[in-house]
Amino acid sequence: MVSTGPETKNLENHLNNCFVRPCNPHIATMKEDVLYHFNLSTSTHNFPEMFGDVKFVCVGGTPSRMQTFIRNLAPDLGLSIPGADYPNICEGTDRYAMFKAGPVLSISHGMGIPSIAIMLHELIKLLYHARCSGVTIIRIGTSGGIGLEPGSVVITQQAVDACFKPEFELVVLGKPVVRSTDLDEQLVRELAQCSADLSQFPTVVGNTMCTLDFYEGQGRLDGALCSYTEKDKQEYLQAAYMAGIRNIEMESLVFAAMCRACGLRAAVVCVTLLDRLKGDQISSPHEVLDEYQQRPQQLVGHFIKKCLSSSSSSSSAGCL
Ligand code: R2B
Ligand code: URA
Repeated sequence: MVSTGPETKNLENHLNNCFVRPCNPHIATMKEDVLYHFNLSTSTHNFPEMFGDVKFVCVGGTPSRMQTFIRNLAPDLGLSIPGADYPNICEGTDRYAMFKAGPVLSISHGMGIPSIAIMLHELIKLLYHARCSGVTIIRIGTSGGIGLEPGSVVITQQAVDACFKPEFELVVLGKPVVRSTDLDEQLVRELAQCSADLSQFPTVVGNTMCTLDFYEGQGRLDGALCSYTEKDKQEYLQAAYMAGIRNIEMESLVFAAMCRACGLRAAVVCVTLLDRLKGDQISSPHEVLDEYQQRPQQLVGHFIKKCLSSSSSSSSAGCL
């Protein structure tokens, strides 16, 4: 069963007053909160001062990609300081890296559901302790496409699991807890419009399948283990295509579920590195892959600039 209750209330809260709230009554009673994997603590850092102005959070797999994102975006927002770089706020730990320019926070999350989930628990608490409101969070990443030209960008309509279900299941205290993975439809439309504004690369809105593994979990034939045929693989990917799935990655399910439960407006924007109907290996030259990886950053960078320049409008910038 998909849980609703306090989580649906949290989304309503967000729409009403736009504050980020963990879906956990214990947090408000804690004297100190140590965000261990960020190397930050409420007793040694002033969260409202450091992060209170955050309105956009971008998350992606690697530290270098997330630093590049901030380095490229800051001058466009008129926020760069000549000669200054963007230090890693999580210095002292190499679990995650975090960079900030004005209202934009950029954080790496590593690979897979467990890694991004740990990061999101601490990020959501950070935004809560900082008393942030009206925050939009976007995952910018890479993926394998289904039936798309490599380099296409997919804006996720719905994150689904490997059985094509729009649900994230986690075993909590020995029992399965199932959460909805619905994403913000208005945000999807705004991002699609941004890609149309840019008109620089093909972009589609489609479902994204999130798996627990890159090889067998995504039906690859080139892993260390494989117990199926090319025909089995093609049938699975064709069935995925018929279910509206246009790309496969490894984080969107828990990202969508946690953000929804805690009142964060969330989206997933991933570039496809290959067409999985045509192969499994990612063998394009590095320059080509590097250029592909910049596409979600360009789209989301444009979105942020647009929101900030029209902060009086009533949609995405309504809570600024
Ligand atoms: C996309 O790329 C990574 C695997 O190579 C994984 O983090 C993902 O979602
Ligand atoms: N990331 C994935 O998870 N799968 C791919 O095929 C490519 C990138």
